[in-house]
Amino acid sequence: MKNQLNLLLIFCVAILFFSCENKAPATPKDLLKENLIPKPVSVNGTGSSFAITSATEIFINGDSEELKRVGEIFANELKPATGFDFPIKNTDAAPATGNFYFTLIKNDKLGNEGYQLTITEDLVQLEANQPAGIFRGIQTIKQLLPPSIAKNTAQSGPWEIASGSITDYPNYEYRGAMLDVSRHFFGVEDVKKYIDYIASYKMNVLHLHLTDDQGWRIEIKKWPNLTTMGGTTEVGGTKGGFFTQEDYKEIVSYAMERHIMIVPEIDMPGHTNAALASYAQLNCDGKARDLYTGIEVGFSTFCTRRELTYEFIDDVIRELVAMTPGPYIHIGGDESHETREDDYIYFISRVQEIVAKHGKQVMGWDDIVAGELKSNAVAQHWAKEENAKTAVDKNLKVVMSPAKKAYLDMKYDSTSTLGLHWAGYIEIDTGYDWDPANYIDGVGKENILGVECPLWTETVTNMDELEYMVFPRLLGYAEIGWSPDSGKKWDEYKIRLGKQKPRFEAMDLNYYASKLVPWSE
Ligand code: TNX
Repeated sequence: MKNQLNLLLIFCVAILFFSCENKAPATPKDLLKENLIPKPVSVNGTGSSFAITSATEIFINGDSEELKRVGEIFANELKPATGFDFPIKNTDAAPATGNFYFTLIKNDKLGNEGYQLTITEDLVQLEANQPAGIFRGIQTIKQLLPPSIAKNTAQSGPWEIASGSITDYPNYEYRGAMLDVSRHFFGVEDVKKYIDYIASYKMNVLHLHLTDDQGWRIEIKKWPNLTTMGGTTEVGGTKGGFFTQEDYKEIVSYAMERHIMIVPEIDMPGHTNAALASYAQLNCDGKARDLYTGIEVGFSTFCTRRELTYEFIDDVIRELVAMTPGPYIHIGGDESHETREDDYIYFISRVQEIVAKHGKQVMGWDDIVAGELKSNAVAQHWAKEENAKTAVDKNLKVVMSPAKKAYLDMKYDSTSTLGLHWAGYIEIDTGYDWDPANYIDGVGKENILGVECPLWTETVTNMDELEYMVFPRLLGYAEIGWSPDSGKKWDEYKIRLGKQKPRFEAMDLNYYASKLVPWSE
């Protein structure tokens, strides 16, 4: 009997020994000390850690293709730095120790994008109602790993994650960034990189400003000169470019896999010189305009009382809608100084009917509130507070992008060489320290769909310059959009931001090292 007991003991010890064989000993860590941006809703630490090893696999519960894709994207992001393969496997039950476990659940509190992350020494379990929530949670896991996870060559690790649990969900439904590809063109690879940047901070909208005076960037098959002619230039006279419809679809599906909606903008009736240069008949005087490479605004307009204009717009919107899974078509509408007011109002109504006919909702810069709008239209506040209030009076939802706070193209301070400053300087604290729901009297949280930070590119010509204007301000807007209202304090945020330095460096980012931030060494 005693021998039998001894044998049993040896057997158990052996099993324990072999089952631990693949696990590197993990150093205890404190989840509460991690510096996450955006800050999660709630965090609990349990004082140990999980370690990724070469044997770690990603287990997916259920056969959702979207969820599988999310797992693959995660695996592909972890591969370069770890050198590990991370096979994706289906399962119905919790896997063995040492693995990731992604599972879809039902939990009303988490909504469409929330997630519940539970990390023990044995398992990293991520639960959400939707694959989108799993994707957002993965961004948290990446930030819990050492900064060197962001490198694209093999690093030594160890790849440890502090144990504990995080419950997290967004404050606003719309958390966007805008990229102006008209003033300077940015190609498919650049846009994908930008999508990766915004995805890392749990944003869910990329608004693409596709047309302006200086360039038309989206192929419209029925009106080919828009791009073959109107797409050739950009600010400063350098060569422009455009997205073929295939390019554009590639961007849309890349974004969709990352649970990011593309909001395409065709800015009109002003900001249309590139179209007016491509087709003479769009001008009231029937004369084609010259291509434009300066940075003035407000000098161009479509011919608003001519039927052909609306036939043209119908073609453009139809082709665009065919490539747009999201609900919004952004019709611009800003700074139409050359359009008479009654013509402007008439134009907005006509275009709105076209957008509705093709099954989409209008989004526009806050200037559009001058028109008669359907109740599902969204006004993007950028300049005039009265316009945001009018939007609320008309019962419309507002996206908050006040230029003084949220414009990524504003200079940081008087020494910035890139950027404009018509709306002021936006240092990191100015960009972070405002509350969209307490910004304009009468425009409260219930009126606000979300927040967006636009990057206009009059002065931004390449990815290096883009990064400099975007980092680190982008993280602040991401936090404003995602994190709970309570607990947003610049003095606390700046410390978390400073801790991002090694991560920015691992990402090889050209960021603005503001003196206001205590960058970690
Ligand atoms: C105003 S914001 C504009 C853009 C410029 C931007 C530069 C808005 C709706 N219109 O056309 O690019 O300022 O900051």
